[in-house]
Amino acid sequence: RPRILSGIQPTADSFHFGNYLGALRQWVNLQDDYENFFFIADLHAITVEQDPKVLRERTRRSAAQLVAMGIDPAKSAIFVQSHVPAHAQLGWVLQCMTGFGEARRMTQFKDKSAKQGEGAASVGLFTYPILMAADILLYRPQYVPVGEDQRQHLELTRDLAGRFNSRYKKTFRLPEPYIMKETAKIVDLQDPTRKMSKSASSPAGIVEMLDDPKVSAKKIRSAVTDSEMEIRFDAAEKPGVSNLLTIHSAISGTPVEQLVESFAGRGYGDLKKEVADVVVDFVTPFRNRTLELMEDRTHLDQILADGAARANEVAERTLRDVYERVGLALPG
Ligand code: AQP
Repeated sequence: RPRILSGIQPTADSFHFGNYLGALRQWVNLQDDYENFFFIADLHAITVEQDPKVLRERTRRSAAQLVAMGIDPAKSAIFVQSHVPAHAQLGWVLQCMTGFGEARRMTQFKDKSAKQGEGAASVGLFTYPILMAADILLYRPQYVPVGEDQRQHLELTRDLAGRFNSRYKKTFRLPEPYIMKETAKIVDLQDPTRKMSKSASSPAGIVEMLDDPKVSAKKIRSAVTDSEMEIRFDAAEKPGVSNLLTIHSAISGTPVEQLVESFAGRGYGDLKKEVADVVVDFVTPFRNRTLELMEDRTHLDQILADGAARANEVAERTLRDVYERVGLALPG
C-alpha cells in the first residue's frame, strides 16, 4: 500500500483548529487507504528554546490528542521523532547536499527569525526544512498531508530527493503535498489576514482544541468580521466571515454554499453562535477522550513504543541505502 507521512510539533499544550483542519483531519481520513506514519516532532521543537519538563509533557499530550481525534494505532504508526535516530542521521547527509542560498530562501525561517533577530535564531531553526526533508524521505511516502504553510518545505524536499537520486542512484520517492484547498489556511480570529498560529496568534485569535469549550465559544463569538452585513464566502474581501464558514463546514460536513443559503437574511451574531455550537459539540468529547488517555501512562507509552518499532524498521532500511550510496564505510 502507498504510504503517507506527516508530523506535528509538541510546542503547545493543545493543538489548535489550524493544525486540526489544515492537517490532522486529513491524517484521520486517509488512514484506511494508506500505510501511515505520524510523528511528534520533538527534534523540531527544540529549534527554539523549550522547558525540558514541559516539552516532555507536551509530547505525551500530543500523542494523546492524536489518538483521541481518531488516529488508530492499529492502522497507523504513531511515534516520537527522537525515538527514530535515522531522522537526525539522514538530516545530516541532506544538509551536506543543500546549498546555503537554497536554505536561505525558506520564508518560514525569515518570518520566525525576524521575531528574535536573525543573529539570535538557532542554526537548527535555519536547517529545520532539511530535517523535515529527512523526516519525509526516510519513509518514501506518496503523500504528505499538511497545511499551505508547508508547501515550500515540500518543494525543497522534492528538490533534495531528485538531487540525491540523480547524483547517486534512485533512492527516494518524490513525495507530493496533500493539501485540502478549503482548509489549507485557517486564519486568526482576531487578525484574519494572518494564519492561526501557536507562536504568532494572540490568545483570543486561536481556538485550542483542549481549551475549556466555553472559552472557545466566547472567542468565536468575539471573532473579527467586517463592517458589512451580508454572510457570503469571499476569502479575499471577507476573510473573517469566510473563516467562520470554513470552520463550520469542515466540522459539520455542510457545504459552504448550503450554509450561506441557510444564513440568508441573518446577521453575523447568528453565524458566530452557530459556529460556536458546532465547535463546542466537537471539542467536548475530544477533550474528554484526551484527558482519559493522559491518565493511562502505560497504554500511551505502549502505543509510542510500537510506533517507533515500525518506524525504525523502515527508516533504518532507507538510511542503510543512503549511507552505502554516499560512500560511508559500512560497519563490517
Ligand atoms: N492556520 C493553519 N491553517 C492550516 N494548517 C495549519 N497548520 C498550522 N497552522 C495552520 C498545519 O498544522 C500542521 C502542524 O503544524 P506544526 O506544529 O508542525 O507547525 P507550525 O506550522 O509551526 O504550527 P503553527 O501553529 O503555525 O506554529 P508556529 O506558530 O510555531 O509556526 C502543519 O501541517 C501545518 O501546515
